Amino acid sequence: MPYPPKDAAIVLSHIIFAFAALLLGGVAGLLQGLVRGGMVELPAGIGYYQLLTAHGVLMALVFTTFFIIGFLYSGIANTLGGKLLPATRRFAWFGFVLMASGTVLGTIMILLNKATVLYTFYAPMQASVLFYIALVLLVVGSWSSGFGMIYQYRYWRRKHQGQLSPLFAFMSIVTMLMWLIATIGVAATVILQFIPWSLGWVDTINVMISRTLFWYFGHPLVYFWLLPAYICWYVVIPKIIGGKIFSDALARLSFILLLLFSIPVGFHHQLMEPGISPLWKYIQVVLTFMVVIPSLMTAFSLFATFEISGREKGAKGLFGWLKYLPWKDVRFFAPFMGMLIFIPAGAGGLINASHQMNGVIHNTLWVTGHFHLTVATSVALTFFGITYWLIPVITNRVLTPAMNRLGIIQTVIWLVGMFFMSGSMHTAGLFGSPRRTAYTTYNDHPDAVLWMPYHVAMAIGGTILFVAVILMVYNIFAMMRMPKGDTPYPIGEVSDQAEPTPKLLEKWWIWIVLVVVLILFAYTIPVLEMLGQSGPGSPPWVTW
Ligand code: HAS
Repeated sequence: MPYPPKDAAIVLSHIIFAFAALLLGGVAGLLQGLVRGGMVELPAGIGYYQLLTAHGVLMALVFTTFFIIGFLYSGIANTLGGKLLPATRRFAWFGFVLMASGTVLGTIMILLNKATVLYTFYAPMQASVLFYIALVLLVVGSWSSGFGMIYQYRYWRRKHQGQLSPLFAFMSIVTMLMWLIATIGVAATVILQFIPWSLGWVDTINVMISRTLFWYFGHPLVYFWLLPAYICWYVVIPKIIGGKIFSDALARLSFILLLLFSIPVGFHHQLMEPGISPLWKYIQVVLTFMVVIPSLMTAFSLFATFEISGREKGAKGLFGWLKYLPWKDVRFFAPFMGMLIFIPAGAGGLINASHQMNGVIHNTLWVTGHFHLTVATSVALTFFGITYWLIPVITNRVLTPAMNRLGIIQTVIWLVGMFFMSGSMHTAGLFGSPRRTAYTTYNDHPDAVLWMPYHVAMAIGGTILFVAVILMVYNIFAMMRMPKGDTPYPIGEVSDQAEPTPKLLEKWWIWIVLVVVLILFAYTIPVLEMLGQSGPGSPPWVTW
């Protein structure tokens, strides 16, 4: 059956916008890698930190958000009635236009060197007010998209009283709910603090409050990237490997736990900052270890899916099932490599979250290495894997063997590039090399000289990754020229042996109340303390 053209336009616009951001962000990444490795010098008029801001904003905020919204809309349409409702489409387009306008405005401000504040836009560095307005447009646009999905979901539930919603839709709603609650933090700091301050209505900004509100949002932001990848791992991958979803209840529970525990943990990004009492840092670190549990449940569930499916096909021995996985299918290979890398990537996260070890790695290249494994490998490779079937589905085409091969080559190039880049980042970080620093040898200090070969390896890795970005963008356009045909949307079925799913998991009000309670518990006293002790605040700084 042809994919509804109006829905295809929505999904495709988001995906193409996402990959345009990936390409631009990739150019910035390539250049900054070469600069940091001491291999090129930038022409006058372009600064290292300007590139770093463009790279972070376009990759971490724009590529991810557009891709995620496009992907979730595709699954919502598919599982909740076969097409988007007219009102949902209006929400989606309105969101798209706002987000796209915000992206264009924000990128222009960065290119004009009026917003070289990096993607975390930490106060007291001050960008042009237009940069903050661009952020508002991006966030409000994403809210509209979230409301659209919730609208369609509620409509479906009204028409299917007493039925459990499809797993994909349930997981999309958790993802967007988490996003809506988390972005309240960033909206609050931008609207109440940064905009009045950058317009000169107030002279100073409370730095601690702004950073705290940022990380209230910043940590769930990383789960906003991860959850759609988990949707693919839980719901799509079983179908692609010819297996079944191990347990619907376990999958839903892990998402609910992620919703509960991903927000009240922002202090683990601020462990080295003054002004937050050790008790509250400790409490949020405990909650951080709680949010690891659903990821361990996910690992267990995936192993179970792989093993059961392999054994049903005749696998013998402890690891015989590995042979039965479709290694030559890019739709499996790319996300699987993402899963595999998530094992060391997640272990790195546990190191970061341990207070004493955080003292060793904080603000070093180790952290940059960590997030290039998590978001730029586990998540990005999964998104690439999704793209290799999603574009054929929505353009009514079939993936050719040649394109499948190109996809596998592109994945391997990405992995090789990331091995060099992230591996060197981790190592140089342990030797103390700081993150977010342009090329310098600190007057040939012996420590800094020791870092240099790793910086060169990072640049080599970054160049290899750029080749993979180019190939990915080429593949997207090449996919649009593949032969016409019917590609079904891959949605897995739940194993017959799975226990029934408790209806409680879909009683949203319980989970929303619990989220609010946890947030209030983790943040009320420390925020009151910050307000109580806050000094005069900081005037703006333009350091570039
Ligand atoms: Fe993180 C910093 C702690 C996960 C992203 N993180 C960052 C930053 C980013 C980021 C962007 O506690 C930098 C922000 C900045 O600019 O300053 N992180 C954690 C912890 C986890 C974690 C505890 N991070 C992520 C994910 C990200 C991400 C996911 C993006 C998508 N992170 C930190 C901390 C910092 C931090 C501190 C601050 C550092 C500092 O000082 O600045 C956990 O969620 C990780 C749990 C994951 C696991 C792995 C489960 C494995 C699975 C795969 C199974 C594989 C299979 C296949 C089945 C426990 C699910 C295998 C098959 C075979 C055949 C073997």
